[in-house]
Amino acid sequence: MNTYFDKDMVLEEIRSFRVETPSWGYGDSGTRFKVFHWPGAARNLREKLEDAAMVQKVTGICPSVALHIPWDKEDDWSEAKAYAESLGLRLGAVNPNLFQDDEYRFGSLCHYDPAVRRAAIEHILECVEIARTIGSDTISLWLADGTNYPGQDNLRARKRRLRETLSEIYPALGSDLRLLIEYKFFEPAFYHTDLADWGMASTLARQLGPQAKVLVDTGHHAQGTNIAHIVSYLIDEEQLGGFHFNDRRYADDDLIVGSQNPFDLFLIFTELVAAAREGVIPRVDYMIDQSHNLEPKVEAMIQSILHIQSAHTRALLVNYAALAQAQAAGDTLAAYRVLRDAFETDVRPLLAEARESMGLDPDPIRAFRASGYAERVARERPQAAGGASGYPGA
Ligand code: PSV
Ligand code: MN
Ligand code: MN
Repeated sequence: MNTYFDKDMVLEEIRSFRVETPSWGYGDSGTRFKVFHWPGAARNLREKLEDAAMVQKVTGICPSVALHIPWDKEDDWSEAKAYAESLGLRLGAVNPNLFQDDEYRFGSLCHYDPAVRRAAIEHILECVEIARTIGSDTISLWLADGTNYPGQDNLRARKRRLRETLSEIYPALGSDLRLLIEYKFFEPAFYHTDLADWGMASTLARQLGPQAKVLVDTGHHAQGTNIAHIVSYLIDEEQLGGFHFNDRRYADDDLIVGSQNPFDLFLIFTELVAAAREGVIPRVDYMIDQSHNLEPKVEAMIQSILHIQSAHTRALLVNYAALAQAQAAGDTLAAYRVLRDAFETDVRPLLAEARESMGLDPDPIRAFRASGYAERVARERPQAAGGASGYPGA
């Protein structure tokens, strides 16, 4: 293991790192072919929170849960908030849903019909209110808007509609809320997507104002895209607001974070840590956006957290001074080896030490399995009549 780093500092950085988990990752979900029911999968917000509390119990770094509205909609938000708090949790980013209703067939904020745009605006404003009520300061926006065929709609008009509608929403954020804008280059639309890439999201965020930032979902890029580069660019432009972590091999697969491309995940973290070491510390919200088709839900979430922690810790071990030296000398391979050294370091002992110092089991998966939680919820949560159905909340 390389030894130049300040171990106490690294341990402290491991302990203070936080990741938000998504409510929708705890319920049954799947592909468009089939949703397989997982015994004990959460059926409502309370159960999702209980699962998230279990993840927090064994990892110690996941105290907040992102919500999806209306999937998680509650009549009494103060009760839901109190329940989360009783479990040691906080309600986090509020994700509006602008894709599941029939009226959104041709889009939401970009729709040609002002009445549909109005409904979408009202829904986001409702989410802003919910965020205020539950003490969250983040609206996380993903739009399914796009078209399937050339000529289907006027692309420039759609662009302007998006800017207009979001400009109407932006003042409702007041001075205390932020809007994270997610992009994705395809799906469900296949000819064009209105917010297809980081440049579009960033342009829009800049036009709206400083409380709008870009959210990078790691599954939303074309094959081969260098996400670490995008991250570094957005940091430098002060436009990076957060992440939705998941992994993919082909499309927006929403697989366990770091399960397919761990080196890419590490490189993303090196950009973040390098900037932090230079004193550039933007607020970046680290969130998971994962849905599990085959996997046990809670264990898959814990596994993702562990992979994120490994990538983050490896990035903390990079010798950035040596990297800068190699770069300044034009020594390509020495620079590459600095990164490679950190990537190949076995960080499990460090992570175990950090966890023990937090009063946790050094092996969260073992702790989870030993807890009997999965077996208990499988007994206590019978599958809802009609079985698993479509996307979470559907
Ligand atoms: C759809 O692509 C998606 O996976 C987006 O990443 C959203 O963040 C998520 O669903 C929840 O709406
Ligand atoms: Mn996402
Ligand atoms: Mn996605």
